[in-house]
Amino acid sequence: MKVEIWPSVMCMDFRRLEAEIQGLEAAGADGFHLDIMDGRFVPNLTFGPDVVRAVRAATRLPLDAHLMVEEPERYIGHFASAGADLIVVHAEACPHLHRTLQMIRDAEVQAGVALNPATPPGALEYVLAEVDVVLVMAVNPGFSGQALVASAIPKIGEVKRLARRWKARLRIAVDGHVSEETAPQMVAEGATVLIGGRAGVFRPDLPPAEALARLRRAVERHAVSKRRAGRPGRRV
Ligand code: S6P
Ligand code: MG
Repeated sequence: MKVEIWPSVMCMDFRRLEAEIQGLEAAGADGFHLDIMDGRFVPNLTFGPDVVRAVRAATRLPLDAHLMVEEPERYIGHFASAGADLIVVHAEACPHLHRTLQMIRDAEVQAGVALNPATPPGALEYVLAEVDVVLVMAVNPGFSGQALVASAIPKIGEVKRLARRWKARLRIAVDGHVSEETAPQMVAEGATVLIGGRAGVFRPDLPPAEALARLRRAVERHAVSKRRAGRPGRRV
């Protein structure tokens, strides 16, 4: 399955949001990730449905609303009507996770569930049939530019094996510190959607379009070497 890269809108220059979005779309972005924070579930505040609506007007690529909020079920309709194609809620914020995921699908939007670094994949065991995307957090949510939580990488593989056991057809996305170094490991474990932030796309040393291309090459290089390793040696 093709590995997709979805740049994170919160890392963009808001003075030139439309140009940033269109530049990254031209550079090959597969979608955009919008971090919604309420200052309660996470110690930071970002933006709401109006910014999703503005991004919706600037691109036809899929939009992912990552709700890092308390009581996310209250906002599903707002983000669905603002144009989100995927709404991701945190398992830790949903006492009625099964019902909340059904509410997202009832809004005719793909349903995603995010796991904080401390949350085991087992928390998903009885909702896998309601999920289109599992978002594995590789940083503690709330800010961009954070250090990797290394245990998140093998956790991707655990989610993949759990989904396989339940014959669940879902995609695994990883969010946080996705870089040229970490992305190949994350993909090797089963991630097929990478959220591009300060570690991988909005880097201090490269324009975002170039950084996106380098991130893609890092993943593709790894895929080629894996294919070569799996191919029986040429008989000499
Ligand atoms: C973090 C948020 C993420 C960030 C992402 C940025 O709470 O959910 O989507 O935007 O972490 O990536 P990086 O490379 O800055 O960690
Ligand atoms: Mg996010």
